[in-house]
Amino acid sequence: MTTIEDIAIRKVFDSRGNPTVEVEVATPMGLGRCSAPSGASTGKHEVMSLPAEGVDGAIEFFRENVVKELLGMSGLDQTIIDKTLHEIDGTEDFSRMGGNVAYVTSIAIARATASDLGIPLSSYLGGCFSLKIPLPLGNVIGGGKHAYGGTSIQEFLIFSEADNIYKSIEANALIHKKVGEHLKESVGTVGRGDEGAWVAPIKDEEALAVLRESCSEIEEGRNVRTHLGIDMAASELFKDGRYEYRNVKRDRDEQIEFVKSLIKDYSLSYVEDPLEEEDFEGFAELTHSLGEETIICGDDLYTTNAKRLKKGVEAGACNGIIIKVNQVGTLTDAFETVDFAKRNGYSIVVSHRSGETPDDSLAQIALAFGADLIKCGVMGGERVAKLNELIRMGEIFG
Ligand code: 2PG
Ligand code: MG
Repeated sequence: MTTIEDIAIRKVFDSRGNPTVEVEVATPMGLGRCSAPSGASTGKHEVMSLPAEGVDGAIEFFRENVVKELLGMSGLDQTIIDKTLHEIDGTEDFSRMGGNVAYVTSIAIARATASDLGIPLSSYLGGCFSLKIPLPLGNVIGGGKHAYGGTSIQEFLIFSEADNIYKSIEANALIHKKVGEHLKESVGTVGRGDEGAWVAPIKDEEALAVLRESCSEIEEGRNVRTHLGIDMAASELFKDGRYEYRNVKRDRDEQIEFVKSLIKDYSLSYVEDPLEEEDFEGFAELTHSLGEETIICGDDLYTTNAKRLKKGVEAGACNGIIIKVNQVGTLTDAFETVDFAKRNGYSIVVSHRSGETPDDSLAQIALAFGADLIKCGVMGGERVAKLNELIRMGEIFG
């Protein structure tokens, strides 16, 4: 039962038009498929998404080394499957197989097994964790490495609490539209970045002001509570010991003060990567002073890696963590990190990458991990695929 009978890999495209890998798995009564996303502002401690030979090299390695090992295994043995992927690769950072190949294989096998058992992936992986529908967190204005000509801060985000998941998603979409209208009036020409967020030549504070105004307009007359957030992706701003914005450079202390002032002036509920990826103490200072009201979330700081998280917990660095399974490679690795984060009171934020595919596994994984938030954008087919899957799951568990 649930034996892996067939496993295939192919080259497909992501939302940037770049080639990526997709794996398809068949069990006697099940079929599972998963395609890989890719980051632009990647953390230094992520596994290698692909081997040096790129997508073609990854596919060759998979066909020669991985397929024969997995055929005949039970799909139910997820931890053994993930351990086998590590053993076949034989490196610390998946640099022979490619972390994205490990990721799609791990998830495609879980999907095939869940489909064989006739249950949603989230229930198969998460049991009773999966009964909570996470709130969608999406970026409305963007810049940094995700867009040319935009803000210095990478992402201006929102999440909305409403009666149900459909209404939360709808509020985010209405805010996105409203911000677009305001920007067109004030700036004239606006574009869209990698994740569908608006791109305009405005200052970071102006972005927060227009976002706050639009949120109040959408809240009016509706039973919705909106929250503002940012992903500073600060490692991308950090050069020669200083944080370089479009018109200003800030040293570490100035950066900490700047983050504190943004949190206070705009009542930010969520701040991701406010400092560069090695500054655990700086994160701790922010969490200590503002962590009561605000989620201080580590993305590049942790790269979904349990060892990095342990270091962060010891330092008191954060109260939230981004979970991107392809930063560590397999479901088992990510689960270990989620488990440790939960035991230490962290908010769990399961996240997309800036380059995505229409694969909707992310929604299932967010449920399986009992995430508080799912970060997956507001607009664009590859983002909406995940949001629509959440709506379907809301009908079952909401
Ligand atoms: C981030 C992500 C997703 P990337 O920094 O949080 O928004 O970007 O996938 O480029 O790392
Ligand atoms: Mg981030």
